[in-house]
Amino acid sequence: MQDLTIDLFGGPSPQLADVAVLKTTGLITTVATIGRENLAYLLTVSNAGPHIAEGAWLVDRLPPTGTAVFASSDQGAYDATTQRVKAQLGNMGVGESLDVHVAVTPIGGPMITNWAEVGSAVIDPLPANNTSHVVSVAIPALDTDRDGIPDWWTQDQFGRPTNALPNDDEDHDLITTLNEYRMLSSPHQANLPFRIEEIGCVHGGLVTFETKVGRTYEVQFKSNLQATAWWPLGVRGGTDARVSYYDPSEDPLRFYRVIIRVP
Ligand SMILES: [Ca+2]
Ligand SMILES: [Ca+2]
Ligand SMILES: [Ca+2]
Repeated sequence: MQDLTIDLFGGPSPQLADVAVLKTTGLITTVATIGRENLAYLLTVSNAGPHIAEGAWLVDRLPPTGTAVFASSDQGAYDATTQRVKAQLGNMGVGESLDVHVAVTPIGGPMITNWAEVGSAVIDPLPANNTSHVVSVAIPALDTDRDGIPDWWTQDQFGRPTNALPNDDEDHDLITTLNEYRMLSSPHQANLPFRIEEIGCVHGGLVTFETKVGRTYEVQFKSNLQATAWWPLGVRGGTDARVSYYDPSEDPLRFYRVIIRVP
């Protein structure tokens, strides 16, 4: 009788990580007036293990072009062409979670569906919790007297919903009340008109300006001041903070302008 020897070969067991994203479980959770507020989303990304989630990533998908929104995020970057925020979150330990904030400037409406998806470089044993979505409502602003200035701004500034006197210039700063509304500046206190605060030029251009929630800002350029056409560089959503837009071109001569878009 001979001994029978069987060799068993096997690799290491696969690395598993159950990553998940939670936006909300409800349906309609966020409502914003177009031109007045941003929609604010909190995306909580977590890893329930049992192993490290290597190369974790997050994609936040906004409605297709046409519903027209603009997003900004504290993680990763927004690509206006694909209407997505993409973020590389690195390696997430077991039990680790992190929050990503996404602000969306609604331009159209009324329903804005925002999908988030997470994943990592390792196998996910529970893919069902890798997506989460919220349906928000963007309400068009009422303009009862149709003077181009919505009721909410007239109410805020004058204590009545209508009759803002668009061509008036109460504070004598040469900015009409209609343009004060477009810039979201005070009609009662003299303001400097909206302007580019600073242009930097190290390995490209850096265009800096103040922004307001509810407005989007289109940065344009041309290389020859005599040329009639301005070319788009990109769009920024307003955040009530100063933003800088980077132009990677090293053209020796560039002229910039910023157009405020009022939804
Ligand atoms: Ca999962
Ligand atoms: Ca009005
Ligand atoms: Ca004025």
